[in-house]
Amino acid sequence: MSDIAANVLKGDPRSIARLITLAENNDPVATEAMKTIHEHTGDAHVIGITGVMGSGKSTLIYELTREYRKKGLKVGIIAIDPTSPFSGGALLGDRIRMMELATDEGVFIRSMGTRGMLGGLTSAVYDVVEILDASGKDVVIIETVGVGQAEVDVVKIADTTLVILVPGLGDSIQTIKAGIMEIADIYVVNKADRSGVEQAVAEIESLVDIACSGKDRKTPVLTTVAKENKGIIKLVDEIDNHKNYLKKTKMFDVQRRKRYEAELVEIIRKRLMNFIFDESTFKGKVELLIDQISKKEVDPYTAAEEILGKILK
Ligand SMILES: Nc1nc2c(ncn2[C@@H]2O[C@H](COP(=O)(O)OP(=O)(O)OP(=O)(O)O)[C@@H](O)[C@H]2O)c(=O)[nH]1
Ligand SMILES: [Mg+2]
Repeated sequence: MSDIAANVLKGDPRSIARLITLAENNDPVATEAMKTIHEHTGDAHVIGITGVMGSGKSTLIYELTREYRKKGLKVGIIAIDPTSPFSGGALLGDRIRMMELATDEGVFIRSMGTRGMLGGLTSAVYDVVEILDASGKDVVIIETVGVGQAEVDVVKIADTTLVILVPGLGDSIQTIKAGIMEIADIYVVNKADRSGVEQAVAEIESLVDIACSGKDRKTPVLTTVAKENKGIIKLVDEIDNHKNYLKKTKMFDVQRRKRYEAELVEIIRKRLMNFIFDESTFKGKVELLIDQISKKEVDPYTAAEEILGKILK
């Protein structure tokens, strides 16, 4: 076993950070380490947190993490394309709180960009989940902003998905109508210190009633004031309840299979794309075919078949 893999398994933060960077850069050293650590994964509860910008996701993650730490659990946090407070743009107070987590040995925080992704999450996110899991984190929390494909993909990775909403007529309904309804395992109406909470909860609950009618589990709708650490213990309980529900109904393994399927597809997609578009042998051929398509000498389907034919041979 490579040193880096062995040190990741021991939970060494510097090795974890280094392996993540290598994985993001598609370094062959990372690939080898990923192969060895896989058998040591599967124990972490992966929690996806999505919701509109500024709804308080990071603040909630901070409070959840503190709660998990009180229980002695180790926590990994992945912030995907964050605007705050893991990166710039955040208010000073928020950043200071996150810094406090960063100095805790039982917490590992990593920010990742979505740039350069062909829609959806990069395979590096799957790697980071595996790495944090293998490093002994009991809980891995992934934060995504609720716009685009990333949070739909996060559902494929997460065992439990939280959708964060805030009071304010229309907001919640819009988010739900945008397709987030199906992905929530738990709804959280954060900023419950603001007016309009009861209405927001009632709106979401009536939608949940319709969506969950006839199902054996009704998606809970919780309220929190993350900034004041209110409602967090109840939220931790509901997250646990969901995990127990998944285990009891064997949905846990189904969900995990979905993650591995998405991961496998992503690795193959990436390898294939690299092979076709980066390998020097194919590069010239691809360029030539694009020229020919432009000149109507060949159509795109025939061109694609020609490239694929070369690979499948
Ligand atoms: N009033 C109120 N403000 C809150 C609450 N929770 C968080 N905030 C504030 O809302 C702002 C945004 O909080 P974040 O935790 O950065 O929200 P986020 O969803 O992570 O934001 P992005 O990552 O930029 O999408 C910060 O100024 C928080 O202090 C709350 O319960 N009530
Ligand atoms: Mg945030």
